Amino acid sequence: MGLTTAQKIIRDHLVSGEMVAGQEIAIRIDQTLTQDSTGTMAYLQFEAIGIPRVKTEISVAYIDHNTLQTGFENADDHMYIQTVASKYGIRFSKPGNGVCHQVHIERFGKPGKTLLGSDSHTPTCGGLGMLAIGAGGLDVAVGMGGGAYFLTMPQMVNVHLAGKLRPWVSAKDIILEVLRLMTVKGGVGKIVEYTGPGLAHLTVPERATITNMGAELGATTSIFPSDAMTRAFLKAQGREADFTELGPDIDAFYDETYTINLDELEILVAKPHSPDNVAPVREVGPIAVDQVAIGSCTNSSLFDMLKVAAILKGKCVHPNVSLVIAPGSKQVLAMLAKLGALSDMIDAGARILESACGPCIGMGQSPRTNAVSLRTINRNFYGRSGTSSAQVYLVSPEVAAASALAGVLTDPRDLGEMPEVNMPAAFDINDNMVILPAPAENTVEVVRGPNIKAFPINTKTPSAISGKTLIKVEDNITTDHIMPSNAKLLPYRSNVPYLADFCLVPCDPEFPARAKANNGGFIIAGTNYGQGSSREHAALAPLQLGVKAVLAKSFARIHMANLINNGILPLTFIDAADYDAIDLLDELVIEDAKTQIEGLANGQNLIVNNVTQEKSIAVSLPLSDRQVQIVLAGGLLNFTRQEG
Ligand code: MIC
Ligand code: SF4
Repeated sequence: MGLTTAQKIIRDHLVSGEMVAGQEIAIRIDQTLTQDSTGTMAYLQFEAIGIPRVKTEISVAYIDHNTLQTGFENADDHMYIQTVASKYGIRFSKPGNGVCHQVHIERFGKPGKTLLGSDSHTPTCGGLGMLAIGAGGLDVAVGMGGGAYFLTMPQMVNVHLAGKLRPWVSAKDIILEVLRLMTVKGGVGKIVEYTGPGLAHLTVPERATITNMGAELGATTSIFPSDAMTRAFLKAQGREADFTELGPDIDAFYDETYTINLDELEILVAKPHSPDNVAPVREVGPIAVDQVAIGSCTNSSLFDMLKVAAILKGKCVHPNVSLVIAPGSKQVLAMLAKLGALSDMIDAGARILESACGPCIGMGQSPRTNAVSLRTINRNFYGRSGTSSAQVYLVSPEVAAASALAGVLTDPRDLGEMPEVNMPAAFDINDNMVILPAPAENTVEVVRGPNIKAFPINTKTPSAISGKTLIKVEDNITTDHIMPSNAKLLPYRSNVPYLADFCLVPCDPEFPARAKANNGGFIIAGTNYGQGSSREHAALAPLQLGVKAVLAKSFARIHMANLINNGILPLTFIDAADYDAIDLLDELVIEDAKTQIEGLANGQNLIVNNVTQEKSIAVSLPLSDRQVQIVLAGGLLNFTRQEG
């Protein structure tokens, strides 16, 4: 049987395991990326592992999330990352150079290679035919040190694109349609591959919009083949030598197939508060809009920005709308300026932001109370904009620009003919905001400001794990609930003790105090617990508060790995009805913890005794032998050190 594109890359990088869906495999990592909000932790962990130099082909440390700098904290972290990067052989992308995924695809991504990034949207580079996976900082630290990346071999999903997009319908509508079809948990344990005649018309930046937002499916990653479009993009970036052709075999097997006829695709919007709450713009109707934010790693390429500028040219933003635009990278911003498109945006009344994550992660531009905000970003989770009463809708750049002019949610077809956008034949290359590392033998001093605090490290599994139920939450709890991120909290990503006081506060403001008063305990959750970000802080803050296990109906992939990596047990109810049989402050015990955890590797269930209700609850956790050792050691860091 033939192989899919992803299977070919996995085969070429396989270090251990068999390519059988559901089994643990390990792959070699060619490239890594970090960004600053997860990066400080990843580099502190890299230092703790104690390897003198990164062993990857390319590792890049980006600064793009924490660029508000309202106090010394962000700048302290930037300096720490810059010096640690220089010392250990990592390129450093300065603040202002752009959003990590946009810059990485422009300047570093390579078809056929593997990329591990401490950010859930790392699959963006799947648009180039890379196997690009998001992971927790500790996994990335191990990858930088030359260690393999362990994952469950995913199933393969084929999204067959037939036909050609009609005018005004765009790549964002394709991924919104995939989210409508598959939902935010439909991709867990799967890789989504795009095939079909529709690919011939999709450029790399358009493909990158789709693979980027594939993260919202919960998928391990998403990928396009590397073809003539890929070559054209790399050539325009002065990197044609990086091109290799790659695609699925004709008889490749996919576990699931969806077909989308691009000729019939509608212009779509994801309504609050979930990226899969999708409906046609025409159906939602002309709701009044307060804010429009264009940018983020999903939709901030030069192509997207030129389309927006062409729609705005010669017109004026509606008086009730604040339009903010963040071009994705320095390259995009500089070229917009050179081509005159930037002044078209400014003339129309747009507020231009620096090339960074900005509004996407609530770093500024929080909308007013009860506002309707249209955003070209990938997540509209509750409260993420920084204004909990805001209603955030996810749209394409075309819908965003048309609505900013009209003041109401607008189907851009109402504007008449789509303006023509001509892409320049070549991008302007100027990498002067990427600082190369010092040579191998160096005396670089790593600078640690007062914002950088020691992070919690778990201890070996005790003979019995016991504690109280500290909180009980519902389905689809995101990492934005578990460890909120906003302009006030992001500066403390290197200070876990401080952050712990905000853990799960959007669900229950009393949780941190209750956890402390009871010396830690258990979290009880519904399905898809931990969807969203790769932030390890969603495991580290509970660890700081003494959380020992999470009992849930199901977990999101990266969060589950982060819990295991920190020695916290992510246990799944065998019978979902057992969720109902646990109350707040019930006393739970896992007897004979070591033996029971070892049994998990043989497919045995684990028993949690609910002492208060006098009931035994069976839970599962499919662990490999290696993962058993990680959990027993109290996490991957202890395990890695122990292995030497
Ligand atoms: C996000 O989009 O939620 C983030 C902020 O980029 C996160 C990383 C983080 O929490 O620092 C992600 O997607 O992994
Ligand atoms: Fe940054 Fe938003 Fe992309 Fe996360 S999703 S990397 S916050 S732009």
